[in-house]
Amino acid sequence: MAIFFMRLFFYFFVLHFGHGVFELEASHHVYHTFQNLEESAVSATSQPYRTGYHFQPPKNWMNDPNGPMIYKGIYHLFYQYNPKGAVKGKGSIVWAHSTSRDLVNWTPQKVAIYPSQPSDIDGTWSGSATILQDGTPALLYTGINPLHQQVQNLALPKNSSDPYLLEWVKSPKNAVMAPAPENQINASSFRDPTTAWLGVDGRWRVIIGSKINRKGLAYLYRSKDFVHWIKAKRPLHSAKNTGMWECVDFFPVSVNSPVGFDTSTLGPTVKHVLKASLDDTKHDYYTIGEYDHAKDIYIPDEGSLDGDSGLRYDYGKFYASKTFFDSAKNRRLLWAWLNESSSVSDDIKKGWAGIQAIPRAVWLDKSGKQLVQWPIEEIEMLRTNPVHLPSQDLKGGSVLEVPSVTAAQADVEITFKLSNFRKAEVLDPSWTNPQLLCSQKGTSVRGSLGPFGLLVLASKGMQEYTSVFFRIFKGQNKHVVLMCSDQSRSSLNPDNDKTTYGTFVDVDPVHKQLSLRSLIDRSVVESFGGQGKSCISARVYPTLAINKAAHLYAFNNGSESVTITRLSAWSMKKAHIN
Ligand code: DQQ
Repeated sequence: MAIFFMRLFFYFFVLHFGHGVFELEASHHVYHTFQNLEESAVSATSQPYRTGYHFQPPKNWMNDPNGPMIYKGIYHLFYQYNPKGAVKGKGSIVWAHSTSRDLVNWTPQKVAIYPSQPSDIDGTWSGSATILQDGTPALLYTGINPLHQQVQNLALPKNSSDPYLLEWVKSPKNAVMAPAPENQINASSFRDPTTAWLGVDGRWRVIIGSKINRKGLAYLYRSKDFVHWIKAKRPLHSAKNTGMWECVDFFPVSVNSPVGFDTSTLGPTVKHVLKASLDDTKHDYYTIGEYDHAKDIYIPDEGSLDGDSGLRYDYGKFYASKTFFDSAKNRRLLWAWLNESSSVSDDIKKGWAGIQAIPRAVWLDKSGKQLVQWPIEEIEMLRTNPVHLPSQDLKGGSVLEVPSVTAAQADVEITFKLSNFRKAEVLDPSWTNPQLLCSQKGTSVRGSLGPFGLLVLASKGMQEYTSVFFRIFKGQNKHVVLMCSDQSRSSLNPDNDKTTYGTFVDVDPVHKQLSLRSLIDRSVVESFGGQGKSCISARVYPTLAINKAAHLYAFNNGSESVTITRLSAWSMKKAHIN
């Protein structure tokens, strides 16, 4: 096994660098052409940026994950899909549908929900699935009516004994929730119903994102039969100056274990998480807090901040996410849309846009102050040709190639140990914005303890690379770990968004080793720092570092040595997706 040190690393960087009655749906004549999505699939081999194991349709535009659930042992993912092309076409957006037994390999099904009624004729937007008391799954989704108002609709399976849930029937009572003069809801900001939860009073609750001027909020509705919904006087929660809340999500987490809970679970070992996708900044932020079910309000814990300064699932490109409770494995799983960073004209050329992140298990950290996320264990079934490098020191200014992996499609885990903190750079108290700090102190800016980490999707001559790394600073009374994903050199194509992303990681590097895992898949790099405490996803489009010409390296561009205590990498097989 060849281990390749390049002491000229620095040189490279410097130089290159209860359901009522339901009507039968009209036949699917309008959208039947989308029923055999795979027939018109674009050839993946001629497309270096099509992913090998991330969920995406064969062609066209995809955005939000919708209504994820497990039903009779089958996982379902619906998603916002434009059957007409690779750009977002709001009026034509439908709920496409795929099913899976393992969350890794997916079979396309026919479009589940598409515009067909006055209450959704101008678009079938995002929503969620709820498993009702009798086991029937119900979908609540936003429809756009001919007045361009956002209203909420209900659909139920035509045949609930079908585990594949191929046919959906819309409620004749649609819209089941709508803006009206008496409720003063802003008709262009009222969308994306959550999975509902059942209160101790036997009534269902659901929240819907909205805004009043600059205040973001989650309207609460209650229902006895899932058909007739009454708006509560108070929203579940609101926050000043956060703008429109899209795709809100609200769910319980356990205070003492990583197990997931059904959405209706209450009790002394339960905290709640409220997530909102901020339309203004395209960030998914969340708070952790208490759900007062008697008052039907949610109060974030002290220190759990609302808005963009709060916690995010992911500090890169990751939006419109949604969780569901996987009752087969007692875990809560998180899906999210990873948009492109390429130009619209490049998207049209490649014929598709949008992928889903690898589903992540999500649970409350022991501190109770943040969530932890980890890629579903099932994804490891795609690992092949393991490469394990022995523990070794990585001197300042050196790189180490990870040999024998298909670096364009890989899973890599690396752990660092640091022993000498004396020379750690002092953290200036004004450096409160980690993303800014990462862009000012990128890969090529030498520090003392860092940058060290991984160079992924790198070309042999380092003309292109995406770099995921840590830097350690001396804070006022503890050491501070910064995690960055630097895309500035990811592609020679000038048309891509190459924003550098960053976040702080709540790990004490003096007492704990620092781990990083990256899932690399052709045009996506999903990175998990501190065993899932901080996540950053990036979309990148190398022109040289593609297919077999992609390389993977560990690097240290600090002046101090770091020890790699573990480096394991796997080539990833292609999943069967759609
Ligand atoms: N996308 C949907 C909306 C949602 C937005 C429309 C979030 O329902 O608010 O495709 O990406």
